[in-house]
Amino acid sequence: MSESREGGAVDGGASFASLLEEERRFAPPADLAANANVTAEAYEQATADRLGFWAEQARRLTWASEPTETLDWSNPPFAKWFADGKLNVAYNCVDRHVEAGNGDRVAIHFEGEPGDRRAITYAELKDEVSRAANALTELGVQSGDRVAVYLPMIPEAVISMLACARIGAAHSVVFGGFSADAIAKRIEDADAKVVITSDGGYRRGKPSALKPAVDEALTRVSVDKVLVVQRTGQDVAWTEGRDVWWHDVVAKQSAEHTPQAFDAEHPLFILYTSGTTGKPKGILHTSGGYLTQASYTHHAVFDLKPETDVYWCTADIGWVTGHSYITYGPLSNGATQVIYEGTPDTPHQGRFWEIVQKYGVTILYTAPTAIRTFMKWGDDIPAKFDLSSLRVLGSVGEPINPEAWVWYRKNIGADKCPIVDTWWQTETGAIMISPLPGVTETKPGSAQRALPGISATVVDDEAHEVPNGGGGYLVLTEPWPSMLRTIWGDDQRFIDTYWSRFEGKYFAGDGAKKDDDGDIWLLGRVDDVMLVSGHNISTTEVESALVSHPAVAEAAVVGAADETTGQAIVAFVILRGTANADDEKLVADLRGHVGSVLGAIAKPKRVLPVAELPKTRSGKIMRRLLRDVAEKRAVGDVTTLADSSVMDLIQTKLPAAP
Ligand code: 6R9
Repeated sequence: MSESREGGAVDGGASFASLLEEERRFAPPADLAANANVTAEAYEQATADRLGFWAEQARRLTWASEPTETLDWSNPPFAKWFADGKLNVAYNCVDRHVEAGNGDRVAIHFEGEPGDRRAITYAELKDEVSRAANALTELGVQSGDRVAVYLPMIPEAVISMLACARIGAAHSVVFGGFSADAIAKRIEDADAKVVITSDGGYRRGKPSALKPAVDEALTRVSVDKVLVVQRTGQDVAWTEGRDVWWHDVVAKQSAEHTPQAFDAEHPLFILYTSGTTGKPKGILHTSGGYLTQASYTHHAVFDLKPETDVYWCTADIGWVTGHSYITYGPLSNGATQVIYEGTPDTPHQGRFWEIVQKYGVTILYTAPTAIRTFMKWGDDIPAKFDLSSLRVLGSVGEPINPEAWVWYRKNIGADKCPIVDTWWQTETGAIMISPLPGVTETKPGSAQRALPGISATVVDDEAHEVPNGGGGYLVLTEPWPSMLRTIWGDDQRFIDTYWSRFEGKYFAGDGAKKDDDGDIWLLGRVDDVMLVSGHNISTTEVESALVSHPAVAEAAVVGAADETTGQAIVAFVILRGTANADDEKLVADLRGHVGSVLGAIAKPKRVLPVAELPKTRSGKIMRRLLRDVAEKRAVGDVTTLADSSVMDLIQTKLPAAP
């Protein structure tokens, strides 16, 4: 979630210069292509009949009442998909797999940070979700209500989401670790009736408390009940009459619960994204269309074979990636997946690879920020583990630098696994632009092509589609099943934010270019684009040029006000293991390197080695804060930072300006 990224209005400006050239190409492995879930034919089929294509994908789901309508776009931008259909989302994610004879299949291999393990089969998951649904009903939650979820990465997070879905209550998951203030705002905006939380969770080798933040939030807003999972056993404050333990209330319930069918457009969840100003936007997703696209994209993009694959998405459940590619996509497809509670460096920097080896993970979905961190830690760490089970690798959250992409393929994917670089947003609900692992010849750093049934392009300031080789703004030109339906309680803001910049098109807020083949390259948020001597320069391209230098592990660039050039490029870099941050020659080399890769115009004016970069909980770099530093302003709102001490670290390490 954005709590995960910044977003907002754009002022326009000239189209992007396309600076980066990337010539490397990787064909899909022959055996994967021969057995792929989805082939090139899907593009043709969807182009010939887009709505027919989605109607067919909706049949992946089990409907209590089959839809006869596909899309109602009579009142744009308010879409209705499969509106006369009825279904229960939790039934689709759990019960139907048990009914099909797969109750003994493991749904979740849970690995706690301290090393505790728990395998939950689909039959067990059905019982757990049913008990939790009965418990929520007993606590007074009804269809149409909202429930806030503030949990660590433990199975109860998924169980809680499914229990809400099962009774028709919308969940609003708040990142574990967000402040009391953030929780209070979200409870208030959605008018949540119940909060599900835990005493704490394990992070970096110790218990980290969660309930105190909920308690503090509830001094400002009120809910009827707080349902508390015991995870760490740490002491908690208790409000009698309001707080109840999960092990008291849920455990005693019957494992029988009859799922009721809800309209396809019944609200499924609200997930908040921050935006640069004002109050967070509650992105509303509904049931039938959302689940159709989450399910189809998970099947198509990851080539999931539920009988044999072991899938692992490393996202947090508080990010949309956790919603669509831990809970709804994989479980609707009957996948066996790994859920890991903790951080990648606890108790050692090989923890992820140890998990891949231990569970025989075949499909891994993670973020560029993690990949760059692994690069920084060194090739020797993954090399110690057996990663030969892997067959598909995914990336999400930010543009992936070509060098990080190539590192991922080589060091994690044995130089054979296809990488799917998946572009999408909280608002899009599911993957929109991505290679298909059995079809696409991949290009490091490009998400490449809209999925079958999705219409995306790049336009200039005047909303004209740019030719191949051109750059501008990414737009979505046709409605899609998992699109956000509105901003909770604020239809006008929904229209203004996404549908007003370009008439009749969805404005994603990302810069993009098309290469000579028409493939799409994402260039970062348009608010971050730099304007240097009249040229729009993408942060992504300059960062990728820096990361292609052997001394650099990670880079963040911003445009800082400059008297002569309008804006000047300031680069913050994290160096790889042995490089020395005080080496003036290295700094000069890095400037020269960017100049030679991208041209003189893109040469940073200043390069500042730092130990850390400010990131959101989903790993996105918060360039806005770096801009404050570069322009020597007081640093702005840091409430969505994963680690708020990072900004102090950057400022104290900062050399005096020249
Ligand atoms: C899923 C998610 C959405 C924003 C999006 C864009 C960036 C995500 C990307 C990517 C380039 C990719 N983004 N995936 N940029 N390539 N593969 O991240 O949702 O947290 O709402 O953020 O993330 O800027 O607009 P969300």
